[in-house]
Amino acid sequence: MKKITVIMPVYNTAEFLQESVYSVMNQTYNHLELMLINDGSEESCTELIEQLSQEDARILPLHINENKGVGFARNLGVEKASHDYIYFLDSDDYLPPHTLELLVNHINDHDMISGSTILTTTKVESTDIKPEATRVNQTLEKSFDNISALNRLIKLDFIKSHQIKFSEEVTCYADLPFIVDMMHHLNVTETPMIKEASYSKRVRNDPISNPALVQLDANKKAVDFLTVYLFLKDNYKNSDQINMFLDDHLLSYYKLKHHLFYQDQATLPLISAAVQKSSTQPKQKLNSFVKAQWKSLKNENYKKFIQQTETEILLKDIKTALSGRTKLKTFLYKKVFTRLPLKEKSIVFESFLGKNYSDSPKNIYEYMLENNPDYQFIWIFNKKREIPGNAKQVKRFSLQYYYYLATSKYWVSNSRIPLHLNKREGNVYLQTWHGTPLKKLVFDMNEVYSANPKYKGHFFEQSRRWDYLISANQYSSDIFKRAFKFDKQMLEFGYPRNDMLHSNIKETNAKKVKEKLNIPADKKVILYAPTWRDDDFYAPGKYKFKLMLDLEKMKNELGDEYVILLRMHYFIADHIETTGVEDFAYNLSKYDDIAELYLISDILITDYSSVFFDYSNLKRPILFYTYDLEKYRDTLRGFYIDMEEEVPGPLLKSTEEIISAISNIEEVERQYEDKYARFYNKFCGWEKGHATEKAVQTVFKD
Ligand code: C2G
Repeated sequence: MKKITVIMPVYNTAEFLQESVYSVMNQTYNHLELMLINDGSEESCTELIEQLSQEDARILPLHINENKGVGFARNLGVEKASHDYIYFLDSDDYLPPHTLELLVNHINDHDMISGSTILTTTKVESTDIKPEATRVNQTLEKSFDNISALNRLIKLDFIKSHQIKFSEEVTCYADLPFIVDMMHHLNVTETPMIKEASYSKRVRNDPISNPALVQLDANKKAVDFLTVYLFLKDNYKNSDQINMFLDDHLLSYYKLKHHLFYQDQATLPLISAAVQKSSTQPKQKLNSFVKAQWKSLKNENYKKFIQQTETEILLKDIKTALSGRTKLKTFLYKKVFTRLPLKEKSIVFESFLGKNYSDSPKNIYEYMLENNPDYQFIWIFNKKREIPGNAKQVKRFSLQYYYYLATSKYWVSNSRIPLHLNKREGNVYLQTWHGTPLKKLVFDMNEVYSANPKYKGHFFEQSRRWDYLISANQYSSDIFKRAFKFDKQMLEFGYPRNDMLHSNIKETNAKKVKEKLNIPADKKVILYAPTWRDDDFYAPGKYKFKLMLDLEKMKNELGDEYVILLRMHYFIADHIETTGVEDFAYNLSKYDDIAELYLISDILITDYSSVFFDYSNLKRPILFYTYDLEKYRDTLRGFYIDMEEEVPGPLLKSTEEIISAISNIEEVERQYEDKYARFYNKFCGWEKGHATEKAVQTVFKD
């Protein structure tokens, strides 16, 4: 029985390693060994390699003291291997259980057989059913269309006898010399391929803290590609087949990436050298721009190349602009509005994506209305609304929206302003954020399989634009620095939105709100404000919510003394039904500012929403209706604090428990007195009612 050596270079992939290793150990073809080549990983990953190696005698660990790159690690693996076949697997990818069996069964006398690659963001799904193999023969060019050494079973003798090697000079494209050598020595016109022998290539979501090779900087990749290309062109002067293969790849690369060489003009001599080395007549069809730029590079006329690229980009932008209204507005933003003079005293405000007039942007606006009336104020809303003062209201994504964002010096927002609206020089962006975090944020979140794999990268770009970030407590500051990688000025005065909870006229204000909402003055108020669930949605930003509280039962038991306000998170699209309990339950999901609802509430019921951090400023009782705690904490998000230990109220699982806690609310308060005090000190210590004033004075200095 022939034996396979699986070669797996490992560099700081602790998060995925176990899954990858187990996928090899669980192969149905088990006559194999797995070489785990530790390419200078940090301690946690090194320890994991050792630990996994203890679990199965077929795992052979090999440590390289410093990071030498994937090419070096794989070459080392080949050098140490002594068995019949070699198979390369990356330490963040994994194999379905039958892959190696399918390949081994069909390799016969061939030197190499390939499988197919699937890109995946999902977890390994094991199956016992062996798929029927469909074998196809591919031309040599087609076999190496994908210039990667992955998912190919190769005879070790073949590699060793021809001394086929990966490049050790470059970080990316180390496979290309290996592939070209393979092609050259295979001496066949076709190679076999098994479609069902699949390889799961993971699409990773953190290109910032720990990028995969494909996520490295595009310019770095371009330099590596051209370096390898030039080296191979020199080595294979006499092979028409390899020359054609290389030139074809150069051209495909160039067609896709030539803007890179324009953006990073230091690379121009390298691309120019490559173009000069390529055959004069590219066999692929080229459009007139690419052809003309190619010629300029061939003549080393960089100035002309730059002009041609600029014209090409402009024409392309115009074409895109004419293809739709939003695209036209974006074009105007970039090419016209951001070139108009910047208005030094103009501020754009937005809260919760234009959905309401609320949160810290509202407090900052109202403070400035009084104290800084010489500014021009603009509010972004989805719908026109009644607000105090003289602010101009603009509809989100209208032409005016683009105009004012482009020409106002200041942006004040509590969430995100679209990434395609670039920040112009001179712009000052105050990010107020919208809550002390309980649920893990961005770079503290593990790979999220259901979320957009681009999320972390995009968030990173977004947050590079923030000049100031408001944090309500030391705990938040520590998290924001890490989870947002925020390194500019943190404003540490408390939340502007919570100032009103410390106002000495809060009782009078509460009375006014209660009257406005027609809530009987003699009734006490319960506020139910839960958060959203990541896995339960109709579409992005449109989440489902099933009310788990039995309102009828609550009304029967508590209705004489209380009313309940139902306040859904702004992501929730579902309507909450109150028919039959209208005089007890008020649906205030659309009410602008939740802080006003805090003011009139005697008790808060929430779950994993940051609302409890804010509400605790009032030192009033909080109940946690956490019917899905385990799922929310363990599979959806992960929390920063241990809810069972730290939160200032009981975790309850049913309407009955809620009713009982409310009926005995004084007893609950007594029980949680100490915990509440500790909680208050940790999370509300900075809140003194002056956060707005201090933030304004710091940001709007002039
Ligand atoms: N909110 C609200 N009504 C709710 C829930 C939340 O008005 N039923 C508002 C509150 O101002 C709250 C904010 O939206 O502080 C954020 O809501 P969370 O439930 O905490 O959830 P999320 O939007 O995911 O933000 O650091 C904070 C986190 O990022 C949480």
